[in-house]
Amino acid sequence: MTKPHILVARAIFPETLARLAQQFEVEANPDDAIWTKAQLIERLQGKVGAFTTGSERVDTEVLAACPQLRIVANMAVGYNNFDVDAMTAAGVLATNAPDVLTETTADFGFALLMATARRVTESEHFLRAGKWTKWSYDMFAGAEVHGSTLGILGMGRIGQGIARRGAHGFGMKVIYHNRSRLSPEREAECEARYVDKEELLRTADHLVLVVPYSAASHHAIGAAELALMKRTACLVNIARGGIVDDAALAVALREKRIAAAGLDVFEGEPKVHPDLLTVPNVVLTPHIASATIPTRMAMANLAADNLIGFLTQGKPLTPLNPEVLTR
Ligand code: 8YV
Repeated sequence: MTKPHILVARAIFPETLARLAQQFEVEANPDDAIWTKAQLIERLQGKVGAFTTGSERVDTEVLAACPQLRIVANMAVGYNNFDVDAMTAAGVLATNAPDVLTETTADFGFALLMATARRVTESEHFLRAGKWTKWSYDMFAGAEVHGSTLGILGMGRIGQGIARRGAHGFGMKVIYHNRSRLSPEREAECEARYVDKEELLRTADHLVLVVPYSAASHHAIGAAELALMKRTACLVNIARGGIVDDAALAVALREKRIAAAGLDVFEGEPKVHPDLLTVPNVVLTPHIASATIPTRMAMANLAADNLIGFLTQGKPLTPLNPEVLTR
């Protein structure tokens, strides 16, 4: 019996590739080349499944050109690279990789908040540049984190992880805004209070963005929102590029309309808005919030398990459009 053919669109762990190769004929991408849409379509020919990361867009054009495709498994919890409605219409199952990265990503959200508020990278650059000649009482004085008010925009699993860290670990007052309010039990567990977006912006000493990207969240933080924030506030984005208007943020940082920002994601990444590269009060990291080996391994294995579960038994673990299964 011939094995189903699948495409693994980016380089991944050899162990995960080996697991997939037990079940499927696998075309991999060992050089980790970033394919154009045309190249992706070409390589998808004859494949019933695809393993993707956030960098491959699956839209109507790809779906129309690959009618044999049955499943695309994303090695990411976010899936804004998928047009899920088009996938559903085409009868293609979409899966993501939730839960396995929640705590690791929340850890990083906190790392970025701490680095931003306490000016860790800015002061390190100063030291490396040989500029540290003496101690002074206000050198790199930053913002207080413990006991301050932590605002969270987007209160899914990662947002709740950040809330728990803030409330339980740092004695922070936690406020949040989300499309839907958490249950009273969940709010109690996170010690978080629901507020409207304006109150969130005006009240937070530190604002962490954990909201999924969609047309509705595009530029959710732009010049008008930044103007509502405290001048002493720090903004952290570990969600997706495009949620913050990066050009407006660079202006706000340069003009000290907010104190600082920590960014792990960027509009049009891996390109970074040039103005963000020249302002000192921003901590910049290359989309690494989920990057620990055990977590990345768990994400890769969950994507692989979705392919194996669906293509061998019709049972994916984390489907985004389960209606496809009942057709
Ligand atoms: C991924 C992420 O590493 O899971 C997500 O949504 O943003 C990251 O954890 C990245 O998207 C590559 O797949």
